[in-house]
Amino acid sequence: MFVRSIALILLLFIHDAFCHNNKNILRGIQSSLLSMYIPSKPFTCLDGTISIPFEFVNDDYCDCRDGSDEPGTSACPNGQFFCENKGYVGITIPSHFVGDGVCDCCDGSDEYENEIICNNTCFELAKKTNEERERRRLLHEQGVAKKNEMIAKAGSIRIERKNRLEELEEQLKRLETDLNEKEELKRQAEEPETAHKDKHQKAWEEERAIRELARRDEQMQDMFNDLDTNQDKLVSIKELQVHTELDNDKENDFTDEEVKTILGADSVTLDEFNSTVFEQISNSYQKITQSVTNEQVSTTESNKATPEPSTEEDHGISDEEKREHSVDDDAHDKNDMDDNLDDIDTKDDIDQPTSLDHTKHVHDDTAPDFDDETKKFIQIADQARNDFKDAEKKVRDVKKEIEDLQKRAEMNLGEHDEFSIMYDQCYDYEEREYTYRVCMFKSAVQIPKGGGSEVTIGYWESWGSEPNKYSVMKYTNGVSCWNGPSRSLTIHLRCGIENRAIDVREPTKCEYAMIFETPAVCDENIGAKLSHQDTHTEF
Ligand SMILES: *[C@@H]1O[C@H](CO)[C@@H](O)[C@H](O)[C@H]1NC(C)=O
Ligand SMILES: *[C@@H]1O[C@H](CO)[C@@H](O)[C@H](O)[C@H]1NC(C)=O
Ligand SMILES: [Ca+2]
Ligand SMILES: [Ca+2]
Ligand SMILES: [Ca+2]
Ligand SMILES: [Ca+2]
Repeated sequence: MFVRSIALILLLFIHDAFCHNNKNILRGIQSSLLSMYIPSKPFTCLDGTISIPFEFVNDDYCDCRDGSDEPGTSACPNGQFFCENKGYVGITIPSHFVGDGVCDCCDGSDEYENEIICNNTCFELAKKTNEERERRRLLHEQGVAKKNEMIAKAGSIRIERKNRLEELEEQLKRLETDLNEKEELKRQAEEPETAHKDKHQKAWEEERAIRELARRDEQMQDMFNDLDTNQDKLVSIKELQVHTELDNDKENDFTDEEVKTILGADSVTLDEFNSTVFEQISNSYQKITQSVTNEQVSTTESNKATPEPSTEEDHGISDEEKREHSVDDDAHDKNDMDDNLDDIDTKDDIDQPTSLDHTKHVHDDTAPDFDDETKKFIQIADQARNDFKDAEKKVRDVKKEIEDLQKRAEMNLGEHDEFSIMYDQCYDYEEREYTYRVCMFKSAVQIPKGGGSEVTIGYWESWGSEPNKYSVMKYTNGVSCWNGPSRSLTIHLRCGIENRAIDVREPTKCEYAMIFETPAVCDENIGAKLSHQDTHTEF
């Protein structure tokens, strides 16, 4: 009995000493590999290459190519040191961190033979981790309660939508019938309107053609009389020759030959002038007015602020006048409203030499008002058109609402429709320079705070990819960056009690990233997940 007791004590002592010894030698070995390090046997490097006496393990000299004989020293450049980190989580570090003066393991085991005494922080770390876990568990628990409310609301939204859709379909049927009626009424009202307007227009065109002819005749006769200076009812070569403006070939004088080419004979009668000469010269012809005085010239000149040389006064002014009148003509054709005003303004000009005196008649070319009967039909047709337009708008509005509701119904708003209430909602994130506004499932914009136009940084594209599909939202195809791709936004969703954006960054140019908190991504199974999780995984 006594002997046995002694033996037991001795055994315990030896065991203790042996273990202590082992603890040094077996430093830095991962628990799963401990069975490979047996002090009574030679050690075989873990890559199987060579066997060495066990004393070579952790002797601060690298023997194995894979570094497996020196897990507890920094002798092998590729060695792995395992810290047990009791109370927390064991980790493997590169063995050159061993004894480098920096505490890498929370249990301080990497600095075992250094002057630095590493405090054991494993307990503290574990405590913090547990607190963090607890905080997260609580957050998710509260979030899930909110999320369930959101899911319940999604249910009532669905029912409301279904009812509204039925209502709208009914309404649409009625409105479309009404629209068809209104269209028929419009057609009926427009028939007599068109007929009356056409009649009126045709009458006006006829009258205008007659007036046009009379005007031409008047001009033609005026011109003939002007040219026929000796009033023998003939225009001769000499009479036309003074109009050098008609000379197409300015190289030489206005020769007899050239004049004759225009007249087609030595002289022409009014009829001949009418049929062969007038059209040729009417555009270039300038009436010669004897009464032009220097005073009148200078007035005209100063009005125009484009002084001509004093020689060739007549010529210069006439050109000027002609140009001005043709410009005036254009203006009048375009804008009849100004006619009266212009008549007053240009009164002086009437006395000035002009190529074609008829310019003042052009002002009468406004189509006359419709007669009262036509006006009545137009009024009726206008009313019918307005009624039709109103009916059209009503149909369009209802169709749009139906379309919107259907679009929303087809939208993937989460596994349990938990994102449903966020549809149509916009959320802002205020930054120093910009406000970022994301309108869920639609688009996101960047609004400069100092004024200036907002920039779309993306349109709703899709959810993220499995397995955490609903934790990411993608908005793409925003306004293109200068010389770059189009802008895009990725929203990373995180469990939170409220729906809110909490950060926006631009990690790569034109690719924005937002962190958004929402109960919709809170996890009902978080408790179970957290206890199975590696403490080092952050999320
Ligand atoms: C260990 O903790 C003490 C006080 O608790 C502190 O003064 C000391 O600097 C710490 N040592 C290291 C290596 O962090
Ligand atoms: C001039 O010719 C047109 C046809 O081109 C004719 O209608 C008009 O009556 C003529 N005028 C005179 C005064 O002969
Ligand atoms: Ca060694
Ligand atoms: Ca270290
Ligand atoms: Ca004559
Ligand atoms: Ca000539």
